Amino acid sequence: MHRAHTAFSLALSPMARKNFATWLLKSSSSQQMAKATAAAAVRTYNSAAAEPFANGSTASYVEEMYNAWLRDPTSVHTSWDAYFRSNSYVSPPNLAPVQANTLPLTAFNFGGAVSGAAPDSKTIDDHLAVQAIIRSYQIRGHNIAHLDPLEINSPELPGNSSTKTIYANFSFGEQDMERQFKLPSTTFIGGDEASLPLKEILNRLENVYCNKIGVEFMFINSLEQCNWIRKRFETPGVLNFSPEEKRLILARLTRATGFEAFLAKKYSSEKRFGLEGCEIMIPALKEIIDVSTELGVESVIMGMPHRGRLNTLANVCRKPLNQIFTQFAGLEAADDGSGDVKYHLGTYIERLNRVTNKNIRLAVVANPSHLEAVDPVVQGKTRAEQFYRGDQEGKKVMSILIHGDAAFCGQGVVYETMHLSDLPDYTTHGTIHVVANNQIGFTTDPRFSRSSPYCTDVARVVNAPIFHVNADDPEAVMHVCKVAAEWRATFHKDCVIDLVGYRRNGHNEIDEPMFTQPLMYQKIRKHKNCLDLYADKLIAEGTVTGEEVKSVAAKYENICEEAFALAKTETHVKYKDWLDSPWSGFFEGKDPLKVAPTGVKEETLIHIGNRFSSPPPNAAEFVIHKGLMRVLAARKAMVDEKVADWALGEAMAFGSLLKEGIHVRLSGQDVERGTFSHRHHVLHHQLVDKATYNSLQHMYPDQAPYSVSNSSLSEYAVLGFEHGYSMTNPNALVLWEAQFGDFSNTAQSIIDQFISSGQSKWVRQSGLVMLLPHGMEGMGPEHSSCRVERFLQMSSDDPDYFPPESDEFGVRQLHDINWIVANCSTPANYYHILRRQIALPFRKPLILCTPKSLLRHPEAKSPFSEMSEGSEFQRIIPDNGPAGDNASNVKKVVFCSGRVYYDLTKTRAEKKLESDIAIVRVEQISPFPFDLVKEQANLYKNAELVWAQEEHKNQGSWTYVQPRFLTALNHSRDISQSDGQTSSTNTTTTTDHTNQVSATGSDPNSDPKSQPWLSRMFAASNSNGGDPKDPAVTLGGDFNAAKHFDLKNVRHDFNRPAGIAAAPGARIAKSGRKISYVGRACGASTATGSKAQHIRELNALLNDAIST
Ligand SMILES: Cc1ncc(C[n+]2csc(CCOP(=O)(O)OP(=O)(O)O)c2C)c(N)n1
Ligand SMILES: [Mg+2]
Repeated sequence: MHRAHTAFSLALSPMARKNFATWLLKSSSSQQMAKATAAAAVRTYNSAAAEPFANGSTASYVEEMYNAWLRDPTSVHTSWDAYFRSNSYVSPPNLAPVQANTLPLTAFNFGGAVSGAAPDSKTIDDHLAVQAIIRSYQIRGHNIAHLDPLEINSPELPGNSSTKTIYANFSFGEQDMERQFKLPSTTFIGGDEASLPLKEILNRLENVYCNKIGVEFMFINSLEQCNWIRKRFETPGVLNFSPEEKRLILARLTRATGFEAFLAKKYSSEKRFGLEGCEIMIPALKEIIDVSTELGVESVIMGMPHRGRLNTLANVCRKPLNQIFTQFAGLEAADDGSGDVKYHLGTYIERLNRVTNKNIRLAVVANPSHLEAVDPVVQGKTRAEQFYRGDQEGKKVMSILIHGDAAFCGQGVVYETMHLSDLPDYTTHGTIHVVANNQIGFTTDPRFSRSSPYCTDVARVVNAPIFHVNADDPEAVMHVCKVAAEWRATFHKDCVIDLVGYRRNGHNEIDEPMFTQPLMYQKIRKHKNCLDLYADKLIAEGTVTGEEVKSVAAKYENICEEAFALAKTETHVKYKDWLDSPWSGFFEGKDPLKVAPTGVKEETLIHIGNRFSSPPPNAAEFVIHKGLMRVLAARKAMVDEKVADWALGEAMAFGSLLKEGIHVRLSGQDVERGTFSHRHHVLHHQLVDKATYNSLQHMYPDQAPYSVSNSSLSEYAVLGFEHGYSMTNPNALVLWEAQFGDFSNTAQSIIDQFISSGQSKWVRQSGLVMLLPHGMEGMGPEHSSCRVERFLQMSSDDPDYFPPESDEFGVRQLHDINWIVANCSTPANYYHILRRQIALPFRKPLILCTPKSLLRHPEAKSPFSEMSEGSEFQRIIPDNGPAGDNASNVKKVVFCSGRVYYDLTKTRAEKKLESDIAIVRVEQISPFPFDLVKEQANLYKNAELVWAQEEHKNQGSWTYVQPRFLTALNHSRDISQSDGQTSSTNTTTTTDHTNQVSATGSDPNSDPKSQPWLSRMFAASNSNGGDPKDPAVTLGGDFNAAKHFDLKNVRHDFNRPAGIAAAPGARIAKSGRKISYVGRACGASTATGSKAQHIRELNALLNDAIST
């Protein structure tokens, strides 16, 4: 049986009640009575015992004392003795006033008993029963409320077929209905009245809890919050609206409905994911914004899916209608942006709120198709805005998240995001969640898409009240929205509005819903829309006339027509109109190719180093762990020697940025100490809880704030959050660290949908840094690698294109790429690449493989000279030893990246091959340093070129670097490109090909590059034209089956067993030079088996690489 059902039965079982009451009276032992009352409370109120029973047991406790005193005055404390002797037993001293659910026995003299006399059993029984009824309504009323406009679905539990089930089992008859009952302090239905006839009690409860609003809140374990909610819903008259208010609702509903109707009329065959069936969401959002603005909010950040998005942009954000309509025309973009679909684009608008007459900023964050993925991004952006405004309590900036019913309960990121809601460094001080609950997800009914009664149950985990409301009752919806906004302003906690409506059309306007939901849609076809229902109601009650209703609708249609005409004159869409986070002033006046220096004065490094290695100023009182004292001492020794290890290099980067006024925020699991216990940014007093010291917050008196926060154990939500945070202000270094690099794969949607492609889709830049511990060190079977190959695969630099060489080569590449992927081998380079994030005149995400064993490697240290003025990030670190000095005699150049460099140099030294083998580190893997690789290759003219990596051959950087090496060696590649798309950041193409061709008006056959890749590919082979060696033709798609499927390309060692170094996978370049592979064979996972096997494989690699 359902758990809730069990509780319900227990609560209402007449026998249980009767026996309890009778026994209660008979019991002579007050102790027994207290116990029984407590037990009954637990049973009756179950987990929803929102009010601590201590309140109710107060009276019992006094009774108990009193009875004990009667039996033996010495058995109680002298204060009780004195008290009872004084004969003033009215209310007990030093105890809280009697509150929830339990009245002192002396209060049961109601209903006939003579005042002062002992109450009879029936009086007690009946009052307890009435209290239980009230509570039942409060707890379970929502189960039987009329929430579904279609009256099909209901979360009603089995066996509870009508409202009577809440009280029918109690032994009240018709004759009791006029009896007066005293109302407990836990209800507000009485208004100013302390008691009411039973009939009236039931009527009022019925109206409050079982009508068009279902309030779910009794699981909240705060009496104050429960009472706050009870008051907002129970107080008589709360649902009375003035005629002006009603007209406003009607006008807003008219616009919401009119907008959908207009789009349906003008673009009948276009998808728009209309809101029909839940149009009330628009007036609802406006009400939330009005009330919140009135209460002090100045900026609202919204995240929402497809449903009703255009309507929200039009009628909530007041985005100019012509800009929205232009999106339907399929026009070319006048600026950057890859033409994401209209119901995904973001917006940012500042406008006057006409109701409150206050200025307000509204942002709708651009979102991908991935439902709910935007939730944490919105929260991060909101948090950042609060941070920069100094809005510590979230009074000025708030977020609203809108959800679909199926996605809200189905997507785990909702839960992960909810769990950020109360964490000190992640809270946004209350989010209002609005569920556009159309009781369906695409073609799937709720009974097949969730196991919980409501789609909103996920919110219960954070004690958020949930307001279910029938979307066909506009006034009920407005009331709920008002309460939600006030709740947030009062308690700064999340709450949920569940707008229960329906979906008038299919999932989109082209879908046929009758295929899958025939009965539901038969009902929908007959169901009047909300606007008509409400207009009828207001006309019937005389608030408006039919003429007025028509004229408001006609007026809005005119507005739409005018905007439609204006949209027709547009020739291009502008993506800058759809930015959700404009960085005004950031790009202006900047040379887009000028990078500020990243080296700093040595004295700055020394100052930061000294601070970072010192205990707190009040060291005498602040007890630090002995091990940490050693860490600090070792740091100090490094500073004195002017060298830095990894942690110190990082601190130098952070500290110097903080000095320059750049806010730094580092977030992730256990980042404060560092997973590998190397960072130790937060020192903990060993004797005092919560006493901590963070030296990076005390580097300079006027420095920018530094925040380092251990996060919840989530990657998806936390990475999304930090991405949102990074969007807000370009002058901040925001870093997210994975505990191990591969854990980032549980945040894959954020990586794919936002970080990799955010700029090309939404013209949105982000300088977010992802720190991904990486290194095949035999630490865990399949999670040694951060899967760098995946990030590289999504890098957008073209393997076949060697950009023009110039002094700005490096920065130009960075400008053009979607993100940077690097694997640094020295603390200095780590320091520089972090600082470069801010020194760049634009922002790009940085994916950084970070080391594990190098954190303590004696050689992985950098002198201050490599970080001070004049030094900079090295995309490639050349060989600075004997090989580099005598390049023409070098037999082999081993290119590598990351920590394997140290293994290679060690082996080279052991084999005494320092003069024969050069080892060159590729620190920035993407964008690929074509120019420097070429330079190195030319330097070692006679040498064999090898790429050595510790990852498996199908992993790591090999597949990325190999073709680029060939391009670097040749300036082109002798390999045809069959997909015809140059490398791209995301899987979208700029615009749909048909549109592209017709929009430019060109002949699709005249320009091979404008043709879809498939036709281009075949056109090239069909045409028989051109020399296949001609690069232009090759680029156009010289598909040669023999070249691709010739068996001579298949390696003989195709199935080479793991553990034996793989055969070189070289393709020979035109120049005759090639790059060979040295390393592990292909593998299905990053597993390297046992530690012993790992070492065997590594040694094989080193032997292969370091041999001549
Ligand atoms: C993560 C994710 N999975 C699947 C989809 C495909 N999809 C698009 S809409 C939809 C149904 C959504 O239902 P609901 O959340 O109730 O929103 P509604 O469309 O009903 O407003 C699905 C499954 C998606 N967009 N995102
Ligand atoms: Mg739905």
